[in-house]
Amino acid sequence: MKKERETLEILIANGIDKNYAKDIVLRACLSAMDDSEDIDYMDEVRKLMIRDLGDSVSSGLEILFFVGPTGSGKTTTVAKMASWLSLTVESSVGIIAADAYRAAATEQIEAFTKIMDKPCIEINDMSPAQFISDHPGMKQVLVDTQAYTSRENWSDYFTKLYDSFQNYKRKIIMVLPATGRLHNLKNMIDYFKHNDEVSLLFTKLDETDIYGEIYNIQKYSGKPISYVSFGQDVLSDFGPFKLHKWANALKMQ
Ligand SMILES: Nc1nc2c(ncn2[C@@H]2O[C@H](COP(=O)(O)OP(=O)(O)O)[C@@H](O)[C@H]2O)c(=O)[nH]1
Ligand SMILES: [Mg+2]
Repeated sequence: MKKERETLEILIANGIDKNYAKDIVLRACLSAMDDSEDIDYMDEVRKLMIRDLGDSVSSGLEILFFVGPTGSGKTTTVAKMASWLSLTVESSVGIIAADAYRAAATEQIEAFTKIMDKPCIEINDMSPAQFISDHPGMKQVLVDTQAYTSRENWSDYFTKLYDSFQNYKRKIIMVLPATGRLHNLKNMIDYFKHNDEVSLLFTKLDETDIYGEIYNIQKYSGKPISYVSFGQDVLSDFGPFKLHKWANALKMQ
């Protein structure tokens, strides 16, 4: 205990936030326990810190947060995106299930990640930094989040989640049903107004043939449209937004 306390004090004296310092010391203790040989404790702490920063600086790792209203298709889209990224850009992808509110969401993701053989954690089980250092080489980590219901209900939850990845490049993908109405989505779109890393992803294009609301939502939010989803099949029915296809689908007469 003495050693841990001293290390904690050294880290804090170096200006490291108390909570980060505790996390580092905890992880150093765990790896010391794993190692049968007598390891240099301070050396282990240093290695962990280099690994944390090295990952965030050089790997180009992106953390993608999938946010949206209830039932918009967040969980399904995380699975689709993971499969699409693996197949098209041969990217190594990890998944974090952060929708602890709906138990089934985690099971849904876990079932998929088993088939796809992707690393996956539930956010409460492990720190994000630990997950990332345990799976070197990941290019994207996709985070399935709890549904946005109202600013009051959601803000604390999301801020905490978002901040726990502050060492990494973060992007937010707003998952919105093409069948949804701008009027009902305004509250949520306003919440992200000042974040420049937001893009829009429309789901359920197969459930409507009226695509004008996509225009309204884009104009109101000012955010780019990144991807679309057009069916329930996880291995297909997903891809980048194609402007011409959308324009051709509009009924002009
Ligand atoms: N038709 C259609 N259904 C979809 C699409 N994306 C998701 N869904 C369905 O919408 C429902 C809610 O999806 P889910 O991913 O659980 O939504 P979440 O609550 O936002 O995580 C499920 O029945 C999905 O199969 C899509 O592009 N087209
Ligand atoms: Mg879900």
